[in-house]
Amino acid sequence: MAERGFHTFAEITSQPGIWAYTVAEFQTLAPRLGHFLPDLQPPQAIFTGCGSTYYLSLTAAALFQALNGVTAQARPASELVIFPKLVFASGAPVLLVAISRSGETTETLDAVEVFRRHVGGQVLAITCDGDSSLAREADFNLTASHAREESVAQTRSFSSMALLAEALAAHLAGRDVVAALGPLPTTCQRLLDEYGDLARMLGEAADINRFFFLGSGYLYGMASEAMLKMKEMSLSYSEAFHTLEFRHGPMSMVDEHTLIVGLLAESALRHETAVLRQMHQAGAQVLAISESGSGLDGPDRVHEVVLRSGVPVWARTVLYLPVLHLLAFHRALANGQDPDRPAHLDAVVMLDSLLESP
Ligand code: F1P
Repeated sequence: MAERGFHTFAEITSQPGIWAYTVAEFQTLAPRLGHFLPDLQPPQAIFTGCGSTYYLSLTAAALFQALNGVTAQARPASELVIFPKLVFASGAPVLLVAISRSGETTETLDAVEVFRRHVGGQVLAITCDGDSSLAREADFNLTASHAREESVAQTRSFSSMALLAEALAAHLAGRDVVAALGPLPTTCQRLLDEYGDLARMLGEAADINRFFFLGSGYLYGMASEAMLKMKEMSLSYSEAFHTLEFRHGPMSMVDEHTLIVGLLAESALRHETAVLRQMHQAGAQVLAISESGSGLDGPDRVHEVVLRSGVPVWARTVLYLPVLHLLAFHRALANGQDPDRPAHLDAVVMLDSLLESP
């Protein structure tokens, strides 16, 4: 029998190489995207998925709207299925971007079916399996085929599909995708090397018993995914909030056994570091992840991850994750869990269809 977390550790640490393959895979598909969406005609885009891939949709929609000036929103696939009128407001054309590692999650397939029946428009899939039901059903696929995983919890699959979402938004906006994403594998490797010990130290810290992941803007989806990794792998108390929302109630949970992880955006640094400073004063340990340093370092119980990516803001969202994957991995081992096989979870949620026959 493999040692606990054998697959998960391999999947986390293989991200640099897998990202390089994923960017290359995108390059081969990119020329066909131009025909698929000639002038980015749909004035609206909806991104959907379940669990991790819903959180990925949050970041992907934000990037898509910011780079292309197209209204883009993210909704869990189940909401499209159960409450379609709350999602599809008008008869205007919509691009549906459906994201799923497996391409077999029932709610995501049902959401595509609802979209076909009631809305119409193009469906673009982002997945790790180009032969899956979702890939077959979509009008266009972006596939991170090298990123498939043995483990239940998504790590390299999530970050690779996030790279494809970044690349999609940037390519359609006429940005130089390869110049921006090309350096990421090297930066990812440096982050894993430089901050692996810090992730282990905090993951194993017996005096920490609750984790809060805070992010705003593009990074709220990433904070949510980091929260889910901690929950799934290690069964720890773990929640995510928009950074400034944390003061509006959740901060009452902070004490000296709390780790606050801040995924900081350069454009919001002043406001976000003020929240982290306040939580540190309330007794929490703080882990600040930022492009160039948070300016918080110095006091005891404040830890820093500095990305130093040098790439545009839209290209760097995935870089916040690998150190947080390691944090969840080490906490899982410290909690006696096997990160490869989280309790009560399956890699894919397959149900009877939620839909009535047409
Ligand atoms: C989505 C998902 C995962 C979650 C769990 C069940 O799968 O909800 O995010 O961690 O393993 O499946 P997929 O549609 O991306 O394959």
